[in-house]
Amino acid sequence: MEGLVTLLEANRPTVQSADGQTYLCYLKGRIKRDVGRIMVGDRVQFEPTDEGEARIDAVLPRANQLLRPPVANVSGLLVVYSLAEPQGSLELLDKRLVMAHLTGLEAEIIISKTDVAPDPSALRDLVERYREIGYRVWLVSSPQRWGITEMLEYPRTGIWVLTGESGVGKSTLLKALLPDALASTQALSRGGRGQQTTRWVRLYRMPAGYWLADSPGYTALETAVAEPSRILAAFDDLTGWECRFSDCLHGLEPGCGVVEAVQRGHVAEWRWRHYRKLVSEWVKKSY
Ligand SMILES: Nc1nc2c(ncn2[C@@H]2O[C@H](COP(=O)(O)OP(=O)(O)OP(=O)(O)O)[C@@H](O)[C@H]2O)c(=O)[nH]1
Ligand SMILES: [Mg+2]
Ligand SMILES: [Zn+2]
Repeated sequence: MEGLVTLLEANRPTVQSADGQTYLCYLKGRIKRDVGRIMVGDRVQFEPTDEGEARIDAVLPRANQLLRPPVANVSGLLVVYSLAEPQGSLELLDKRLVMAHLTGLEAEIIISKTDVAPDPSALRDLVERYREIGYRVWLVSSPQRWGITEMLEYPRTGIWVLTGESGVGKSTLLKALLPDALASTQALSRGGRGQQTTRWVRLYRMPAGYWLADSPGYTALETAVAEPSRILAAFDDLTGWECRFSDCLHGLEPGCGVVEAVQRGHVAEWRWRHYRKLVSEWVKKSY
């Protein structure tokens, strides 16, 4: 039979078959040595052995794989950013968007906790900036259920991953979207300050037919140590400006059209700063 790995808890894969049955799986033979290489999102061939248990015989080839969070065969990222409690990092938001681009994935932005956003004009500015670049931006509040119906009705296919820093509200959003799901209790553990912090990536089947992954809040991202031209290509808002030098890296070169666009407010200063930082990380690694 064929199935999808929906959870990998302490190295034990849970596989769901097309008819919705779930099996706690073990690995045998040659594949057993590959246990560290199975990921949530993998399609596998398996054989039921006992009540609710099965043996995985083969992992099918992957279309792609993300390492943070670890998920295979991903269609897109839903990057969750929170303006308050705690305020998120725009640098990490941009890094995640770059990571999506480098992996060849779609990316959308979810601004969470809009019920406690302290500054409506900062919120508006942020939303406008990213929409201008071309990102779809969702505004949600899970306790107020703002934006929930819109998200539920939006059509998607494949595997989408909720990603973002710890505490931005990924699991709470998932519960608001899927109140009947197991409430992800098995995937939660007690964290600091009495909060529940997610430990395992887990896939949930959405009413619209796609899969949505909840994931732990990674902050260390081994993302974008890529060539400057590849990083630049991930910043749509920084491309298309005219510079004096054709190989301009939009730093301190004279006659840089990007720097001018930043000074005139056409490009958000933080976007340019984050681009520069990613380029300098690449420069550091490559010498
Ligand atoms: N006011 C408000 N609080 C929220 C909202 N969403 C989540 N919270 C609260 O924020 C805290 C963290 O939420 P979680 O859903 O656990 O955050 P997470 O992103 O899953 O965190 P990790 O699993 O650690 O990565 C909880 O106390 C939630 O009740 C929201 O939309 N509005
Ligand atoms: Mg969580
Ligand atoms: Zn330039």
